[in-house]
Amino acid sequence: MIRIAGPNAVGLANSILESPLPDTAGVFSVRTFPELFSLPALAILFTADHGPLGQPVVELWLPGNPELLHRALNQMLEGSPEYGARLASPGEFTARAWMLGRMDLTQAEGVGLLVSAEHTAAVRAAHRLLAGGPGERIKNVREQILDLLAALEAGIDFSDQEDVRFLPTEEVQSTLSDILKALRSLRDRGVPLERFQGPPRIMVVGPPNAGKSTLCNALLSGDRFLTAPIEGTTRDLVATPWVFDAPGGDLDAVLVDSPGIFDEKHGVDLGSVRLSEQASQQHLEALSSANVILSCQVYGEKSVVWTEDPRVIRVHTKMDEPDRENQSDSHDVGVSAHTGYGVNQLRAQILDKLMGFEDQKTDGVALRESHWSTIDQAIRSMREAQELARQEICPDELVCEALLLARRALDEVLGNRDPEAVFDRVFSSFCIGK
Ligand SMILES: Nc1nc2c(ncn2[C@@H]2O[C@H](COP(=O)(O)OP(=O)(O)OP(=O)(O)O)[C@@H](O)[C@H]2O)c(=O)[nH]1
Ligand SMILES: [Mg+2]
Repeated sequence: MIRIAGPNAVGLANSILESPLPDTAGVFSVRTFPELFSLPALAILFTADHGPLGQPVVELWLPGNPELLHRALNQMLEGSPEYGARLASPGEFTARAWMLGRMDLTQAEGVGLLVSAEHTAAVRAAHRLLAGGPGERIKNVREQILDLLAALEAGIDFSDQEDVRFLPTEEVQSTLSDILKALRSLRDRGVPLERFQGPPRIMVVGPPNAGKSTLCNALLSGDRFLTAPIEGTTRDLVATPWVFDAPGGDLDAVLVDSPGIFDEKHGVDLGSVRLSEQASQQHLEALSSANVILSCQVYGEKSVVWTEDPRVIRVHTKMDEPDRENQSDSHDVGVSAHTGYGVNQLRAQILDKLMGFEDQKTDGVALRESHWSTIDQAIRSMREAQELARQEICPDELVCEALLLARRALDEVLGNRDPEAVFDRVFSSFCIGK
């Protein structure tokens, strides 16, 4: 399919068609390359007021032959210089729709996620974004903040003339708590968008020497990962493809082995290994985007603080002698990479978690991790505004200042600030034609 957009889109399409397209929007059966083969094709025409770009858009659906597509493109780009056509840049169509306000940034992210989706969970997450709910909610909160700001600022401007407050304190308080409630409920359903990008990832974490790499080899029934009795054998994240025999057919996943380090959030032991700042940043990002986490600890040792993260499977490693009595807790799996004990059971649990992720029908909202941190900032600023507004003697200027910070944070998530950064971050990863 070749998508043509711009004031001359119809003329340009006509340049390779047997007879010109009509002036109305619609789907038309056409013939292409009259001088050569008169091949049948479909043309979908969006007039300026129908399409998402505020300009005519023509989609030409040609037979799927690369040679033909090149010929059509060349003819339009070079054969008709009067139209001044050029190739679109990656994500340009979506970016234009966003700049025209026909789509918010979260919907644009939905387009990107849908295009690159590799599994059903990603498609669902993309659909939720495309439907526009999350962006609408953020916009509504932003509006509420603006209204409150306007009311408070009016009170400040006229405070020296009349001894009146424009908004009763109770109303300020209740609006502030409504806004906070809306932001918190959005945050509670938040998942990092990164978790839906690419194939599902299973990450193995744990203290140095816990037997992580040996376990990875056992899980893959291979010898992919380097293992040794010395601590710190694995120095970087090592990812390798892992295909599961899942109920709906093969499920392509990735197994990620990691160096043993201390990580408070996911409960990994204080190891002797310290990573460089860059490496630990990568480690944290990998953890945040992992779909299943195998948190390993040598059986009988108490070095790990387990967390309640639903992605985590707790694995007791080096259980060379089966200990069935202590295995009553279904959250834990005991394995021995050496004898093979428990490895099949662990594989089954991983598949269960992966399928659970695939089947997720929750109303979770996927936004980039960085956007969630920005929403966290907005929540902090709103809490501060609430605290300040509670104090009798606090001037409204300070409350406004906190509200402004919250508004700025939401503007960042909506892409209202720094459009260049948005281009770099969001649209550069799209493919041409989207
Ligand atoms: N007895 C026994 N030893 C094991 C088992 N799994 C691993 N080991 C041994 O434990 C040592 C460490 O194994 P690794 O797999 O390299 O451990 P790791 O957690 O990857 O270590 P780092 O990469 O240094 O963080 C090696 O000597 C392994 O042979 C097991 O199931 N039973
Ligand atoms: Mg290792």
